[in-house]
Amino acid sequence: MEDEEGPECGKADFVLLDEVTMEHFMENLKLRFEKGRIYTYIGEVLVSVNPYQDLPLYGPVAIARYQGRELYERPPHLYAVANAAYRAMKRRARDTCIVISGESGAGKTEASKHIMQYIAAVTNPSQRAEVERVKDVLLKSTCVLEAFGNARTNRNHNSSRFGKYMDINFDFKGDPIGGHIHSYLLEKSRVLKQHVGERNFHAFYQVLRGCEAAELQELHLQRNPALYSFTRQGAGLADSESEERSHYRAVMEAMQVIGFSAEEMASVRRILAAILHLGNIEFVETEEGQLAVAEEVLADHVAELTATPREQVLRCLLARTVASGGREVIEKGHTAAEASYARDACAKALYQRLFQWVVNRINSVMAPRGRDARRDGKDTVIGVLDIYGFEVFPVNSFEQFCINYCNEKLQQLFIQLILKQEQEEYEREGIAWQSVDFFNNATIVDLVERPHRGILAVLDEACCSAGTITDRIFLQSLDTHHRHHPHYTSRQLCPTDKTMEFGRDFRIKHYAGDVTYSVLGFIDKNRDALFQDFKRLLYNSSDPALRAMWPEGQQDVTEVTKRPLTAGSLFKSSMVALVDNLASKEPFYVRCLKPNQDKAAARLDEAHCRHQVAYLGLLENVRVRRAGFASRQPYPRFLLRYKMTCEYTWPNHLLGSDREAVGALLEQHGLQGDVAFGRSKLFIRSPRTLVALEQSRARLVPIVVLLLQKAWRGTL
Ligand code: AD9
Ligand code: MG
Repeated sequence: MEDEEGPECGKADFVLLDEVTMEHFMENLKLRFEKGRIYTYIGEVLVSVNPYQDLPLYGPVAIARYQGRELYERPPHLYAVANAAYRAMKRRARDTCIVISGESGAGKTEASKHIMQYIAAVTNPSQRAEVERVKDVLLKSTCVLEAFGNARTNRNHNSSRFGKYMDINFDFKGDPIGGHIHSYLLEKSRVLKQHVGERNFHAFYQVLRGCEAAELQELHLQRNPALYSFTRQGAGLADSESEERSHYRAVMEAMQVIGFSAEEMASVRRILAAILHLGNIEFVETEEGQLAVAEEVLADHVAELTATPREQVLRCLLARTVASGGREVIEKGHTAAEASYARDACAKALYQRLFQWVVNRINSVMAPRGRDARRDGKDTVIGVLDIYGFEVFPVNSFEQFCINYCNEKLQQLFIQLILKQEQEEYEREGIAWQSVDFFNNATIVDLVERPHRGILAVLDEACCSAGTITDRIFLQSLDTHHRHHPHYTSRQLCPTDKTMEFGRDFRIKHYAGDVTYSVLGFIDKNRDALFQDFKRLLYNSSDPALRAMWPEGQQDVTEVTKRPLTAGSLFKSSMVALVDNLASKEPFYVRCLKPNQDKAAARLDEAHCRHQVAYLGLLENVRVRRAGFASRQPYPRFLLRYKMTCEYTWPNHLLGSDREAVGALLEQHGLQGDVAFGRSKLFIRSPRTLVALEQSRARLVPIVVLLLQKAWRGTL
C-alpha cells in the first residue's frame, strides 16, 4: 500500500472535483475503483465501494500506517475514520459514533469489523489483562451474532437480519473496558419461511453440519438440512459441508472465549434442534374428529430437548387455555389452522428469545466492571452502528417495511447532522453560511410514524380492533388516510398500475426507490401474539437457560389481560431512541455503495452506483461541503502539510501565531483572496486553491525527501 496517491488514482476527496456533477462524481469513483481505491472522502465522510474481492488494504501493517495520523495524511481508509473517531473521543473526552449505512450487500458489516479490529489493535499498549479480555469478547461477539442473526438472502450471502448498535466503553487512558450491544428487530419470520434461493439463519446449518455424530443423535437430528421443513427451502444453495463445519467450530470457540459454559452451549444446540423438530410437526384429524399430532415422536423430541413434560407440549400444540371470567379457566381445542399457527408462533418466539438471550449473555460479560466506582465522568464511548440495509425483494412484507423505515430514519439523521454540523461550525468560527437544497425525506418518515394517522398508527389501530379486521381492511384504511400523500399509492388509488395487486399492495416512494409492500400478514406480525400456554410451558422448563428466556411465563393465566405493545410500536420507539442516542454523539459517517447486483468482483455497474449516489444524497453532501468552502483545516494541520512551500514557514515559522504564518504562506502564493480566517481554522473557498497548494507541495516533496535522505546519510 502506498502512502501517497498519484493523480492516476483520481481525487481522494470528492470535494476536489472540478465540477460537482454526477458525471464527474462517477468518473472519479470509477477511476479510483479500477485502481483498487475503494475509499474516497467527502470531507470527513467516507464513501466506500464493496470490492467483492480481498484487497491488500487491511492488517497490522496498514493499521500502523494510520495510527495516530490525521484524516488527510494518508489515503482514505476505514482505519482513518476509526482513528479519527477514536482520537476525537480521546482528545475531547466526547462520545463519538460511526454510522455505517448503505443498501443490503454494500459492505456495512465488513466495515464494522475492520473498525473494531483497528480499535482493538491500537489500544492497550500495556497489555492489561482485563482490557485484553474485553477486546477478545468484542471481536468474538461478531462471529457469534452473525451465526444467529445473519442469513443468506438473494442480495447478500451473509445478510444481517437484525440491526446492531454497539457501544464500546473506554477508560481515561483510551482503552476499551466494556461494551454493550443493542439489537433491533430480528427478522424472525425467516425461521419459518425463506424465499426461493434464500436460507434460514446460519446457526441451523452449522449445527446440522458441525456437530459430532453422537451429539446429533442426542438431538435426534440427521445431518441433511433437506429433512427439515425450516431448512429445506434453500436446498441446493448450502455452503459446502466443510465450510459449514469450520464455521460451526469457530462459533463454538468464540462462545467459549466469551464465557458461555459448556452447559449453556448444549442448551443452545437443544433449542435449535427443538425448533427444527417443531417445524416438522403436522396435524391430523383422528377418526373421532379430534385434532392430533401426526408424528408424536416429534413432540417427544421437543419435550425432551426443551426439558418440559411431554403431555404439556402436546396440550400446548392442540389447545389453549382461556380465562372465562373471574378466576375460572377453560381449555379450548385448536382447529388445524390454529394449531399450525401456534406451532409457528412458538418456533419463531423460541428463536427470537434464544437470539436475545445470546445478546444479553454477551452484554453481561462485556459490562464495564466496577461501573459505580467509575462515576468520575472520565469514561467515554464510541458507538458503531451496523444495521440492515435498504432492501427490495419481489415480495416485501412487514419486515422490509420496518427495515426500510429504519433506513429512512438514518438518512434523516444524516441530513440533519450534516446541515447542522456545517451551520454550527460556520457559526462557531464566525463565517457566513450559504445553504444548499436537499431532498428532505422527513415527509416519508412522517408518513410512517406520525401519531394517529401514520402507517404504524393505522396498523396498531387495526390490531387493537376486536378480531374481524383483516389485512385488506387495513389497506383500505391506509388508502383513506394517505390518498393525497405524494409518497404513498396503491392499486386502489392508481388502478392502471398493474405492478400492484388490488386489495393487497401499497407502495411507498422511499428515498432510495419505490417499494411495493404486500399487506398480507401485517396485522399478524405486528400483533406478534403467542399463546400464553407456551410461555408458561417454557418458563417451567428444567433447563435454566431456557427458563431464563421466558420470565413472563410465571404470570397466572387470569392476570394476562394487558395488551402487549405491538412489534411496530416497539420498533418505532427503539428507532427514536437510537436516533436520539446517535444525535447526542459526535458522528462519523461511512457511506457504503454496492458496485453491482451480482456480487461480482471488481465490476462497477455505473447505473446501479449512480442510483445509490443519488439517493444517498452524496452530491448534495459534496455541495454542502463546498457551498461556502471546499475545505477547512485547523491552522497547525495546514502548516504541517504546506509549510515547505513557503520560505517564511519552512522548516518552522517565527511569526506570532500559526494563523499569521498561514496568512504569510497564502500571500506568497497569491491565494489570500480565496480564503476566510476562522477562529481556529482556515476555510478555503475553491478547490482550485487547494489544488494549487497540493501541486506546489508535490513539486517540492521529491526535493525535500532527497534532502532528508542526504541528511540522514550524513552527506549534507
Ligand atoms: V446487509 O444490509 O447486512 O444485507 P452489508 O452488511 O452491507 O449487507 P456485508 O458487509 O455483509 O454487507 O458485505 C457483503 C459481502 O461483500 C461480504 O460477505 C464480502 O464477501 C463482501 N465485502 C464487503 N466488504 C468487503 C471488503 N472491504 N473487502 C472484500 C468485501 N469483500
Ligand atoms: Mg450486514
